[in-house]
Amino acid sequence: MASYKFPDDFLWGVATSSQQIEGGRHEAGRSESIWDRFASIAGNIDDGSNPDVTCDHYNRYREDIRLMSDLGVDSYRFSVSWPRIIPEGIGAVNEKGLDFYDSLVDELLENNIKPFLTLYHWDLPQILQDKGGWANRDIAKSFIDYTQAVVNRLGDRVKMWSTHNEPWCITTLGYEEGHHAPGLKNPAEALRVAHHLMLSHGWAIDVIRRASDKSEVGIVHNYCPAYPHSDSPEDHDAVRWFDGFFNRWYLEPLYNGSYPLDAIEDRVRAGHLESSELPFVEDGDMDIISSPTDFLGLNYYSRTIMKKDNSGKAVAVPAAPKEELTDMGWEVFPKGLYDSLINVNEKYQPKKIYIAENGAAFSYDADKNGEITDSRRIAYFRDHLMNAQKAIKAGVPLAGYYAWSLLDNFEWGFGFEKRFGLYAVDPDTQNRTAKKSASWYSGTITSNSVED
Ligand code: GCO
Repeated sequence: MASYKFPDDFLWGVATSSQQIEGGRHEAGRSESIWDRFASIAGNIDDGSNPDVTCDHYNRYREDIRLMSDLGVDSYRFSVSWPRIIPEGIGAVNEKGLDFYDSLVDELLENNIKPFLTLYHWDLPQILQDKGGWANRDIAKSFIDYTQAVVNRLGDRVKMWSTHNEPWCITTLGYEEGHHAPGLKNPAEALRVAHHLMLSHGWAIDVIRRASDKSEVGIVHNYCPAYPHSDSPEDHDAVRWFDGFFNRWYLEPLYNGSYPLDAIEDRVRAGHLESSELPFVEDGDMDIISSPTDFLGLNYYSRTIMKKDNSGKAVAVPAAPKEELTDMGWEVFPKGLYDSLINVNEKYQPKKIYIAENGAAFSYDADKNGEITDSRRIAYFRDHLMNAQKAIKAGVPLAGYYAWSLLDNFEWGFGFEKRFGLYAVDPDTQNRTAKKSASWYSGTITSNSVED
C-alpha cells in the first residue's frame, strides 16, 4: 500500500456557498436574489424546492463550525450573499447583513479555521438583474461598492479572498443556456457578461488589497480538461474548441491579458460576434483583468470527451458505459485532476493553486444503525487526492484542497436531489449526520496523507 504524503503546510478545507446552505431568505433585511426569483418560477428547480431555508446555516453556523472543527479542517471556503450586504444592489450598506459574517468569521477564528471568502457565488441581488445584471457594465462597478463594504468590515480578519466563483457557469449556464439564474439564452449578451465579471474581478483586487493587508486575492475557475474521442484532426479540433470556450476564454485574459483568437473566431463563425472586434472591451480593460493575483482557485469534478459530429459541430461524447458516473452523470476520472493541474501550471504559471472544490454527488441512505457508508465518495476523494499529490510532486504549486461540500445542500437546478455533503442534512429536522466519508476525510487531514 503506497502512501501519498502532502506538504506540512498544505491547507485542508471544506467549501460551501451562501445561496446553497444559508437559508435566512428574509433575515435581517436580505433582499431577493436572482436564484430566489429563478426558483420561484415553476419548472426551474427539478424537485420543486427553493433556497429559502436550505441547511439553515444562517441560524446554525456555530453548529456547522463545530462539525468543521471535528473534521480538523484548517480552512473554510464560503461565500457572502450580496443581497444581505447591499439589499438595493447599490447604495446603503446593511450593517445587520454584515453582522452575520462578522460573527461567522469570529467563530471560525476561535476554532482556528482560516476563512476563505468568495465575494460572488451566483446570488446577485434581483434588483440589479432588473437593471441588466452582469450584461450591464455598471453592475461591474456596483460589485466594487459591494466589495468595499465587505472588506471594510472583514478585511482585518479575512486574508484569503476570491472575487468570483466560476465565471463560466455564471455566463454560460445563466445567460447562454438558461439552466441557471437569471435563465437567459443570449450568447452575444453572455460574452458581455463574461467580460464584465472579469473586469469586476480586476477592479476588486486593489480594493481588497488596500483594505485587507497581507491578503491573498484570486479567482475560482471550474476547469474541465477535454480529451479527443479519436486521434482524428477533427476530434482534436473539437478539443481545441471546447478548451477555448470553457477554459481559455477566462484564463487567457486573466494571465495573458487577451482573449484567445481561435475562440473569438469560433464565436464569429457561430454568429455570437459580428467580427473579431470585441465591442464590450474598452481601453485599459484587459490590463485591469490581468492584474496580478496571488492564487488560482481551481474547481475540478470531471472531464469531457469531444468529437466533431457529421455536421462538423464539436460535441461532447458520453462516457463509455463501463465508466463510473456520479449522480450528476459526470464520469469519475481522477487523472483529469492531475492533467488539469499540470496544464494550468505549464500554461499560466499561477503563483499558487488551491483546489477550491472537488467532490461527488452520490446518494446513500442510512442503514438500520443510522450509518451512511458512502464508499464511492471515499474512493472519489482518495483517488483525486492521490492525483493532486502526484501533481505536487511534479512541481505544481498546489497549496490546499477544499472538499465540496460540508453539507448536502441546494444543488441549483437540481434542488436537494443531488447530495455532495460529508454530512447529510434532514430537511425536516435540519439534523446533520456524519457520513463515513466525514471520518475518512478527518483521518486524511490528521495523517496529511492518502493511502491507495
Ligand atoms: C459549482 C459550484 C457549486 C456546485 C458544485 C456541484 O462548481 O458548480 O461552485 O456551487 O454546487 O460544484 O455542482
